[in-house]
Amino acid sequence: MSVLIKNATLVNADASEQSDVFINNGLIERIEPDIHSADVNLSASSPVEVIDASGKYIIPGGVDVHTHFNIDVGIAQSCDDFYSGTVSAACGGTTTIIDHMGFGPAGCSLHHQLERYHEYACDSAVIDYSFHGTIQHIDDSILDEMESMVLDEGISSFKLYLTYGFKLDDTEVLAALSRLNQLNALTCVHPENDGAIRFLKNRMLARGLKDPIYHALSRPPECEAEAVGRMINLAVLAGDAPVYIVHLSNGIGLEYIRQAHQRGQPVFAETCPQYLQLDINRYNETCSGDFPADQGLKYIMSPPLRDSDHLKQLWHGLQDGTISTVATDHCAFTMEQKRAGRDGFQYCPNGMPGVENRIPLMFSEGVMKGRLSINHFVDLVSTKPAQLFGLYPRKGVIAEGSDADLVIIDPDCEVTLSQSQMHSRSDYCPFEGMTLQGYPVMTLSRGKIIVRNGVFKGLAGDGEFIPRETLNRCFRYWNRS
Ligand code: DUC
Ligand code: ZN
Ligand code: ZN
Repeated sequence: MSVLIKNATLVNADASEQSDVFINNGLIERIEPDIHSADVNLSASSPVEVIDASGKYIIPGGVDVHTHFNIDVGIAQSCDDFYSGTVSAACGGTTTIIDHMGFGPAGCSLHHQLERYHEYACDSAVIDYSFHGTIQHIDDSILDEMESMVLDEGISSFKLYLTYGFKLDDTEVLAALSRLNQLNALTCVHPENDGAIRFLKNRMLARGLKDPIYHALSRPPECEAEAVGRMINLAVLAGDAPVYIVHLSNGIGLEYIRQAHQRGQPVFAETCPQYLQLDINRYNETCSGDFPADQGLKYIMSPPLRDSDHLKQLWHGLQDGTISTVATDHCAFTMEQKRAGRDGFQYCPNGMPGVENRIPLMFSEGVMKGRLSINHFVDLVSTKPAQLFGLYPRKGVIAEGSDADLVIIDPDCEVTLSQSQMHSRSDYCPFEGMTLQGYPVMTLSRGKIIVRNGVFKGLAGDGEFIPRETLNRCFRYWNRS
């Protein structure tokens, strides 16, 4: 498919320009003002579709570096697989995802989960994808295996957990950080203090406090912030190993990251739209009938939603560059699955949908409300994630030679979010009823139009696995200012 997009404003992280774009063989072939279709017809590999994008923005396709498709969390299996999850992503303007692989059987190798995930994604994904390695235990064979994951398999980032069943202790964390630093791979961390959560949770349950709000109160900001601070200090001990904090939800941890930056430490932070838009009061949402706390179950995830002061601090963290990326932690369940939490918040599978909402929410709440420049928005949702995770400049930028992963946003399009328009298999939208100004109206994946005015046109299996570069290559593009 060859496409000529005319009259749009092209937006990159560093600048915007008025130009035409010619796409051929899946790549961006020419960026110039005033390209005529007669000029490109000769070089085109197929008939050229001309699109007039006057009054609209073209951004590099969104890169969501935190999804969980097809995940089994022990008490439930998420309802989105690599098909419904990536269709949802595409419809919301995301053209590449990096999925955090779930835990495998105890003692399994890193390659075990990778093989499984290749099987899950290969015939299903409609957009390009990669995976983060998941470290669920540490021994010599895991430390050895990391090298081939990075060099042979193109997996240049790994996640470890400081809570949940497969949490690592400080000795194991140091071993992982040091080894991954040696390999120029990025260590991602789910930071929550396991012991503190256990103490608070047991105390609440012993008092019969089981409603969704107690999920949040058993994991207060200090539990997350302590683990963020610990991770920053351990990273120093591991020789200034680069570390990436996933789903940051609170202002105390943010301050620790800010201090680390002042010392010049390579610490990167991600937040998610839910932590910027939804506050802790959501857990007290009720519905009529016998189950007053029912609706609050929708928002049970870890870390939990915070009070409005933290939301403000996170926006500030985006504005001053302390937070580098916005991802989603998409981990979708149906209401029926979430209702397991009626018997107590501890039975509710953690997570919610969001991959389709990230770009529209950040554009409307960030750019249209004047909190972020449009270039900074592109940096947060596409460029920086691509740079940090070894996808740049193939992804994350509109440049000649880059993949033609592009999204056209119409700033005049007003949309009230509703589950009925979403493509996730979940039966609720956490942002239901929010009215957004501006919405993606077209998504191209390697030059193919896969979403047009909200209608999905792509094919299962068209998404490709993208092997990723290591950090020494990523750092060439990285600059925190
Ligand atoms: N928290 C996670 O860490 N992962 C999936 C969903 C969630 O709530
Ligand atoms: Zn997590
Ligand atoms: Zn997650």
